[in-house]
Amino acid sequence: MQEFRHFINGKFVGSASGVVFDNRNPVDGSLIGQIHEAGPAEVNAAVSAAREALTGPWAQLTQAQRTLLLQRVAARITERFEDFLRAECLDTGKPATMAREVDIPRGAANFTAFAETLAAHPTESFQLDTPDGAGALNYGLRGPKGVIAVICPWNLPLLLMTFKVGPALACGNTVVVKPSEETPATATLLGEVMNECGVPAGVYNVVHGLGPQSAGELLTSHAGIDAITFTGETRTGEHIMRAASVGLRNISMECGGKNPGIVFADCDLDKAVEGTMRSAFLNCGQVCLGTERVYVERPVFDEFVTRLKLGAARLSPGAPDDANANFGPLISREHQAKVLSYYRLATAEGATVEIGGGVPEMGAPFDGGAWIEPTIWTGLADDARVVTEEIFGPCCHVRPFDREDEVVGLANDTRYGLCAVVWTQNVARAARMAASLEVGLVWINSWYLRDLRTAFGGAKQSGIGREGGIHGLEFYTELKNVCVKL
Ligand code: NAD
Ligand code: 6OD
Repeated sequence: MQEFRHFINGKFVGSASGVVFDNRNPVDGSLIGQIHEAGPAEVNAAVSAAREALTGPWAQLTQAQRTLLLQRVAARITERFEDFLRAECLDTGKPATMAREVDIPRGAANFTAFAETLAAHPTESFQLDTPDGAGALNYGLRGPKGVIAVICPWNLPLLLMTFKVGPALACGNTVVVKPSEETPATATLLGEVMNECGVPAGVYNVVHGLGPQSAGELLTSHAGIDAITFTGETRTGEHIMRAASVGLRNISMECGGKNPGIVFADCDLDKAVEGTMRSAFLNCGQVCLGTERVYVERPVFDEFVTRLKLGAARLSPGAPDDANANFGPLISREHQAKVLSYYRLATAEGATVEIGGGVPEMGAPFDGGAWIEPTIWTGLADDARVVTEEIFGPCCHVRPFDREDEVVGLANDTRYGLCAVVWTQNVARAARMAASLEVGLVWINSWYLRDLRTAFGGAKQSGIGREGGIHGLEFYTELKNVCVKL
């Protein structure tokens, strides 16, 4: 049985209180190990270590040296690829093929891409004329913001954590990470990698625990934290924002979504079906960018629903190491209960269940797992809760539309604004749609394809701010304006 300890000041430590909680495998409910729950002592120690590291050897590194060190971290993740893969799959139950193609490579790339992009980014500089003719030089100087709290979700644990830790460290900050209580493993393993690569003690710290009245809240309300970057539910984001208001700490938030997929009759239908399959069902629907509302232009509606159902029927559930499986369980039995409550609600709200709607018969040894059927509904009203609330499961509602302006209205009729996907071969229409949709990311004839140098983030209640590439600079650095009279 594994024991997940905190990583503080370069060392793995247990909780002084001795309080631990269980980490279970979502595939069969078996016990993976026990997670130490951080209390004030561990959170204080982690924040102090991170504060001290801000002025230690880490601060002496040049940007180029920091970049080299982070490239080494990326290389070491790649060398220990199988360790990360095992750890991520055990925690999440996701198919190893997905973790192999997406989670672990991105976990490494997040260190190289941001360090290299940020190192290459120039600071602004202007020459000023002055009455004496000598002039002045006015330029921007960026420095680290300080100690960053990184609060992470469970759906893409390594990928989403390193999406924050990579740029935070590239900018010279130190971090205290609070991984999700469901997925402690890869953040812990990264502590080993940091030591192996010679990252100074205190630069990367991890405290485990729950959110409210536990490690998450202790960390986000800690006065020694300079800024908080968060990925998770919008409601949790509201709590964290309140905590951040004390001391006017900066925040960056990537939150929930109820993302629309829009299929025009002029699209390549094969690609639209295949793309919607991925955007609705990848990672068992537990991707914030997932499509839970699909709008299909009426002439191709029936054909689209038929083909999407065929695709969903072909999904094959199984354990991560099952080479034939392409569909894992949900993260936990608690999340399964939540998703199933929406499945029941859909029926109560008058949905036609096109496929799914329940729990698959997996048989032993998977009976205790958090399995769920991929589910497609039609026939719901636009204000049904299933159509308006984020479910975060492998399900979508498909509805016909007749006009472009109508579908723009439907797509934007939500408090969320993370992303939208548009399937059309008409370039002018694609451009109009991209301009009209109230979201942070628009995919045209694709999904989850993104150069890491571009901006990532949501509009409305899907988030605050943008990260990715140089867009994280505003959050991860303090910009000083310097004017030198020559
Ligand atoms: P969550 O909000 O329940 O938890 C996220 C993290 O916040 C966890 O580490 C949790 O322990 C911590 N937390 C909870 N309450 C806290 C509090 N009061 N103070 C401090 N920390 C607290 O989210 P989740 O269930 O882990 O993840 C699923 C959600 O995340 C979905 O809503 C999904 O859309 C969203 N998400 C968004 C993005 C994005 O990029 N926009 C990416 C992934 C997931
Ligand atoms: O790919 C990324 O950088 C990113 N932030 C993805 C978010 C996925 C949400 O579940």
